[in-house]
Amino acid sequence: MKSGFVSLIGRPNAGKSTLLNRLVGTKLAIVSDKPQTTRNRILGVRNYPDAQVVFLDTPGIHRPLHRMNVRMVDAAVDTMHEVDILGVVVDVTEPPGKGDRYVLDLVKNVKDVKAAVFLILNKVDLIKKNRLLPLIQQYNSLGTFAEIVPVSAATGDNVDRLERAIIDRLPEGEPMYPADYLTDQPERFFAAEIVREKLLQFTHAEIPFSSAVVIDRFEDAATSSSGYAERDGAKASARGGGAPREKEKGILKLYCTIVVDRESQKPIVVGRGGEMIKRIGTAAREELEKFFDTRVFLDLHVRVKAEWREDEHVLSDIGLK
Ligand SMILES: Nc1nc2c(ncn2[C@@H]2O[C@H](COP(=O)(O)OP(=O)(O)OP(=O)(O)O)[C@@H](O)[C@H]2O)c(=O)[nH]1
Ligand SMILES: [Mg+2]
Repeated sequence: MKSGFVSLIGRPNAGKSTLLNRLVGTKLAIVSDKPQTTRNRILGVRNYPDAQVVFLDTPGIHRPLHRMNVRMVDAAVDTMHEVDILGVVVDVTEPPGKGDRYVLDLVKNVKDVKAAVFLILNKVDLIKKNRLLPLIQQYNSLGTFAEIVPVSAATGDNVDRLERAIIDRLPEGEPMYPADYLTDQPERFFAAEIVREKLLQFTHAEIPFSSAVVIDRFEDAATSSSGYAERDGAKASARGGGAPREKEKGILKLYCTIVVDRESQKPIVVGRGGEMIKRIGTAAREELEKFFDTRVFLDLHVRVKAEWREDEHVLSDIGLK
């Protein structure tokens, strides 16, 4: 039996979250075409017949301009010390850029990194095969890799080869988590993230960067919301099966605030006649119902809080203390 930790790191938008979801077989991390989508370290456990692999998705590494972004980058860098394998995810549709070089230098220069470094060339579905070799040569001049694996997180192409290479490298060991354990984030984290994904999907320009979603109340009709109940719930519902949810006929009531940075952003998120917030709410509710496997009542508010990205209270609310 093998077991160990694998962190997925890289510049924003490389496809780390898409790959985490593919590897774990469940949508744990939200995905968008905007950079800096992921703000927290997200853990997902995958069990194989001969191994248990704990994957960590991380925020894209970028030059941080706010306290929030410093915390995001720290969350990614911190994982480098605790894993057996560092999967550096890059986007093959572009040549190695400043952002990729920065990540590779970090991997080289951060002390006490014992992990084997894999270069994961993602989005191969978007390029011709003959463009891979020159790209690999370019990356080989920028770092030393235990493995170089081209994949498509979107289509799943070659992901099985990546999984094999990972398992081959992991140390012998017993599983660290029970067989039905999926993640360590509480249910309300996933609830906020699902709302934020829709916000990112439907808004543009600076809104995605300067907004956050805070859960004010999470009312579960049938179960209490103690930490353990939340974790078990997230596990069972995210698996889309497993233990049946106890609150069959219940309704999950979610009261959320979308926090924006400036007064001028509020009317954009609300939209004309409330059109935008309704659109976000409808799309989010549909996905929340699937995720939690229950009916959901969703109440969304928009609040302006200047400089919230520097504010310890908000950062704590979104898990970036
Ligand atoms: N065609 C294609 N698109 C992909 C692939 N992987 C990811 N994408 C797209 O690339 C964009 C970014 O994907 P994410 O998974 O959010 O990227 P990320 O690295 O987690 O980004 P951050 O969280 O911002 O650091 C999304 O639009 C994805 O749909 C892939 O293999 N092929
Ligand atoms: Mg991400």
